[in-house]
Amino acid sequence: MDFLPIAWVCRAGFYKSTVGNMECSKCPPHSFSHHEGSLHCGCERNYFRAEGDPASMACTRPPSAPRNVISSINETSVILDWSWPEDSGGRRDATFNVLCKRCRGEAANGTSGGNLRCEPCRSKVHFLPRATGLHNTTVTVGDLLAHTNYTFEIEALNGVSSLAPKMRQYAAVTITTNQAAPSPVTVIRKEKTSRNSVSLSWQQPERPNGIILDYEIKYYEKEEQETSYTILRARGCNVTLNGLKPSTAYLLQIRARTAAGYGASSPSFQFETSPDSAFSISSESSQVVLIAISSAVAIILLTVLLYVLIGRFCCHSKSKHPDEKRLHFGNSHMRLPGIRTYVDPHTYEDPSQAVHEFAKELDASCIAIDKVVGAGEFGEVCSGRLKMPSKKEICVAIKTLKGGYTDKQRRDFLAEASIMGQFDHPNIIRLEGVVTRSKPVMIVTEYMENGSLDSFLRKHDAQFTVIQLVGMLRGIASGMKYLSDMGYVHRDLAARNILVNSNLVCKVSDFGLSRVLEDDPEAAYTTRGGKIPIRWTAPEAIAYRKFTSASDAWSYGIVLWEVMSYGERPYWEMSNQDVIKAVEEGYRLPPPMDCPATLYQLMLDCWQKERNNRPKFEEIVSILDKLIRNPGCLKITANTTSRPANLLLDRSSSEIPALDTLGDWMDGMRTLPCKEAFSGVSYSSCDTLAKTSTEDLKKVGVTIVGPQKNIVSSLKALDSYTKNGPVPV
Ligand code: L87
Repeated sequence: MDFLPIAWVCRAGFYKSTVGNMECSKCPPHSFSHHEGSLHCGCERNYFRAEGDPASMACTRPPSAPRNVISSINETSVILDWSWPEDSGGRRDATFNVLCKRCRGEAANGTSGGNLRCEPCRSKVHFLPRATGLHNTTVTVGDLLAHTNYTFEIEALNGVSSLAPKMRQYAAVTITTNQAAPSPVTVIRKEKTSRNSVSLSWQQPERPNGIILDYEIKYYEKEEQETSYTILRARGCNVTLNGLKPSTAYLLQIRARTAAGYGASSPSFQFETSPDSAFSISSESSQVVLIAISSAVAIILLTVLLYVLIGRFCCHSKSKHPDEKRLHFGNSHMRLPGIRTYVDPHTYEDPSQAVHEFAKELDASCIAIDKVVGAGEFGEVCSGRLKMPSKKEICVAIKTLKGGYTDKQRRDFLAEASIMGQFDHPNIIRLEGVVTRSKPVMIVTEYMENGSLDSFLRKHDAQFTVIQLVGMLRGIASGMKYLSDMGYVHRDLAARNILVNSNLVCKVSDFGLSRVLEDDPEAAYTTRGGKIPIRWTAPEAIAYRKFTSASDAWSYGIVLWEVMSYGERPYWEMSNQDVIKAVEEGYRLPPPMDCPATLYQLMLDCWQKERNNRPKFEEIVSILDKLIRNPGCLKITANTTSRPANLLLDRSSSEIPALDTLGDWMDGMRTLPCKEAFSGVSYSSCDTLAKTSTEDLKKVGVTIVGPQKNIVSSLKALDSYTKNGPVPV
């Protein structure tokens, strides 16, 4: 027995905390007593006794490090999870502290810090439930910065850790946060209010998580409860809302956008517009105002009623005219069997139904507007980006309908989308969708990097090869063939309505029904009241509105001329009246400088007075294809020394044979080898023709290249023509 009954003194390895006739106790684990009569046992090296630990308790040590740390990142927050330390140090009071460090250097998600330079995290970083004294093995860390490396050190502590600072052990995990949207705007201020407008400013979100590209401001009348709202975008932190109703409460929300997308919306901010002064004056005068307003409303209603009645009557009488009735449908007998026919959206009783049949409704939040690239009659044209869920972001063009529009304007605006949505062809601009459920109403199309063909060519005067130009023309003709097969008559085919992408692919654009009347600055009123782009329009369409695919072919000839002259204005500064008169009398535009004879012939063919003699788009495509495959046919230019430069050509003049078909003209020019190009025979002899001497060609009335782009002399010639009548050429 270890018991010493006589001395009452404990031997080594035993202790007795109080002096007296008591038993000695064995030193608890990890403690010892070297001397006899110890009142307590000391702890072994690296073992400790915390304050409050009873003498009978074993000495303990700090725990080992936590194990198996797992991080799961969600944008700018992370959940950390770990296992209990393998060695608790002999205690049961373990807690955990999480230390956050922001690190720069190599980013590697893992359990070691790697080659990183770190600093303590900002105080804004948020821990749930807290950062220190955690009793459980998990914590959520929020409000981190996006795209940032962090290292978390998770330390296990117990009651003796403070006694052994050098023995502390921790596990580390390094993470990189993801791209995150900005935090919400929280501070909005009203700067100025009037009856119809309000100016607001706000503070940048606390955590932008990137560079703020813009803010989206959504507002609506409080009464309407978000059934109809307006969306604006602002680059800075302020905006003025116009066109508001007086004395009306509005609710507004703002959200910021970065490359990561939109952040959450701000809480609703309420403001009221000032009262309408007309109603805040004395009741007597307000009565007068009321009477005045009601009479004005009555007059307007009456006018609208009259207008509708007259409109009905006109339409009714119009529809009796078979030509007029088919205006937009082209020659039905020309349409190819098996090809879907275009449906006029106006045949729908409810045109908004048509738009949703043919166009996809886009959520405005998927669209980011970058800049204004043009202006239309209805509003601006912008470039931007469209990001559909689980689709790649694409560049888009956006037509907007500016505020204050009538129901009819909205219908006409969206009719274009209903029409475009029916087409699917590489040379027709592709509709991505429409925004009709929020304001502004938008039409979204693919983006064409080089903009309109006319300005594009002007910018790159003489910079393309003829083959490149013919390639563009081929695309336009192919798009037009598709439209005519669909039974759609464009009516406003012009280089300004062709768009060019980064690969020089040309696409026909600008659809719609009232567009010819309203959207084209070139359109002029005819004597019959129609609004028509005179210089591009076939005589029968000007004279009696006979718009068909054949009149589109005339316009195509004008586009051909525009392209070959790098965006020159057809008939230069001649007045519309003079153009109509000259064309009616048989005059035609002269060949543009350096224009291949074959292409000029194609123009003249498109400008045949008899519309049935004009080439069909299918034929135009096939002619251009042959020219591309046999570039020798493009080497002879149409300029002749025997004619004054740039004067309108009188095609009835005896010096040029009366040309009714392309073949006749070729015969007239005695350029037989290329004639074959147009009759479908292979014509390898074109290159031979190209090698024919200049002298030989002069004999047949053809010169190769002659600088003669002299608008002044042509204007003089035209001037003298309009004063003195046709000049023999
Ligand atoms: O550079 C441009 N790229 N511009 C100037 C555009 C584009 C384009 O993709 N202008 C338009 N683009 N519009 C409107 C005028 C067309 C002659 C369109 C695309 C367009 C839209 C947005 C809707 C319906 C029809 C055309």
